[in-house]
Amino acid sequence: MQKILVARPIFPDVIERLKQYFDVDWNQGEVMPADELTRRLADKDGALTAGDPVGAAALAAAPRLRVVSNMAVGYNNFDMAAFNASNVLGTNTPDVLNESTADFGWALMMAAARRLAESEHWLRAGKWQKWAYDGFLGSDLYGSTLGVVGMGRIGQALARRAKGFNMQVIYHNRSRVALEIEAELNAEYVSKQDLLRRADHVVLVLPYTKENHHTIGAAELALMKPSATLTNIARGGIVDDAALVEALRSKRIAAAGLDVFEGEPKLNPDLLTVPNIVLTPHIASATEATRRAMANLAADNLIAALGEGPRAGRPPNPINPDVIGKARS
Ligand code: 8YV
Repeated sequence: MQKILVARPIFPDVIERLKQYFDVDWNQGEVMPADELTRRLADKDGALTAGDPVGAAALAAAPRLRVVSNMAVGYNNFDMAAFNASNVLGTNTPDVLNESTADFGWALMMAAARRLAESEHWLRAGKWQKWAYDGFLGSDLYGSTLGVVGMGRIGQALARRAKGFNMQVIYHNRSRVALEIEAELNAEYVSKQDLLRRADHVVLVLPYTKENHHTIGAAELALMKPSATLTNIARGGIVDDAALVEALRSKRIAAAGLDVFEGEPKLNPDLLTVPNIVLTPHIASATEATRRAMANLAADNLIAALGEGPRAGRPPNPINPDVIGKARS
């Protein structure tokens, strides 16, 4: 039997599925430090990760390893140059999380715009004595301009929901999306600068790459309207969190919603001192149905990539399909 490592606690029934095909080493404890991950990968043929960094050193120490299946659509935890150089396949879990993640983007954006978290903390603290005409004034979503940075599958799902709010949709992306999609979403392609100047609500849905590091920093925040909100459901590091704290403190922008953070699960402690922000612990895809679908898709990818099951040799979501069938190097 081939050997696999499941690097994180996941649904036990998915582990049972994997056990039908593999000898499974399952980490049910804390997140493994890099050296432990490397050590436990050393004798494995495949692995299932969820955001765990896998780079050249781990691959070199695991000569039998042929596939690493990430239970996430984002795979910035994989050093893909090292995967390609070693002929190791990486897989991810796109699509199954689009709608849950788009829903959550709206939840955060609405919470930021209408000061949901801030007012709830105030109420819980026993501070509510009387109605006030100017209590927790926020900004409208209905009829406003939505700016989507990153018009991939999740960005499109998010933009599609804007119709019911009668919003104007503007977007920025590496490249323009197909005209039919623009027409369906009634979305206008604009430069990043124009988007930041014009949008009432900016949502970030782009993948993390070196080039996207601090896509939103002090200079970009300075372009935004003072009444605008910023929501990040993409990756930590896309926003310069220190610059965002400064912009929120000085009311350079009105509010923010963050589900992802630089260096998470540790946060820039200053974020916790700013009232006009909603903070959630990377849960945009976290519905029961979606997390189950992601875990099962990650298992499907692993089973197929290791030549087992009904799709043997044809994993549904290869990131670097060119390495399929090539010998490990
Ligand atoms: C994952 C995510 O739950 O899919 C992604 O890229 O950010 C989340 O849905 C998280 O990355 C853990 O793997």
